[in-house]
Amino acid sequence: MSHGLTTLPNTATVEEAVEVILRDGGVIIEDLYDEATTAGLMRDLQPVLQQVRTGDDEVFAGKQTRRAASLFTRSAHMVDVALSPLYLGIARAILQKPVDVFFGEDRTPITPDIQIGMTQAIQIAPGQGAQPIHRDDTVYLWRHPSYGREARVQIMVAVSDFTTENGGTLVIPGSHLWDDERTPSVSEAVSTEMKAGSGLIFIGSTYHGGGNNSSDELRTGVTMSFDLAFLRQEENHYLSIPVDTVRGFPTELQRLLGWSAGDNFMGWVELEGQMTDPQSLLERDDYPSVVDGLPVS
Ligand SMILES: O=C(O)CCC(=O)C(=O)O
Ligand SMILES: [Fe+2]
Repeated sequence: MSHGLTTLPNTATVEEAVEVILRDGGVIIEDLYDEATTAGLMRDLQPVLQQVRTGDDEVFAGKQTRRAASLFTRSAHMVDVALSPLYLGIARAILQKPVDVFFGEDRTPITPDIQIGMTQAIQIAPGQGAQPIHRDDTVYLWRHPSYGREARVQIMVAVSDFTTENGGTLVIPGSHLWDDERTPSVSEAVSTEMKAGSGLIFIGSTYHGGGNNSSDELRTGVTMSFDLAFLRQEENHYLSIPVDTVRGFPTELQRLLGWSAGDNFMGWVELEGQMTDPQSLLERDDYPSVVDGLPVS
């Protein structure tokens, strides 16, 4: 495909953005986040990135790249990143496709939930070569063509400006439609060029990778994903986010972090013989002792 990625203004509707994503595999939304959010992310995450070691392997993690995860414990601004009406709306529109099932003779549509699969700040330093082009839905061993059934809607938020020179994410437009036999070539990729505060939103089927940083500046991005909630989370939020931190989040975010059992009963906790929605546990003063205290004999 010859064209690059389409950039839409932050006034675009969910429908307009979804149309571009389903055509190209991704879209850039200009000024998706305000200055306070990106400056806040940088302020909160830069000290963390300075402390973590660079990647252990040159192939994927990058020896000139620093990564830090568990971002909901590290920056309060992540709440705004995740609850952006446009990003969340796009993810819901693409992922939440109802399926029809039988309960007895009743045929009922069930809509799958979505959840946050992973979070990561990625800082690419000068000298880092391009990452191998890949699909992020590889974590789920998703197969292609996906017949419109996507597992993931990812965002890469530009915390610093992204340029071709500083390693702006490489994306192969149209590659979400390729089968699993076709080899991706970096020569088919285009660089994501966007100002700090803009976001690249792309689906799990789209071939992409971190770019080569030939500049003399750091490229800093924050990425996270909304994924089908019946898949295992890529990052283990239950272990990496303390329950008390989760309790302080808006209900919608608690659910998106996996503290939820949707219409297909995924993730319930037994309480007094009932399959209980875990989100309701967060509101109880006696949690977690209520779960510790389950009768065992
Ligand atoms: O840093 C980037 O631009 C992309 C990184 C990426 O795709 C990954 O680590 O899976
Ligand atoms: Fe990736």
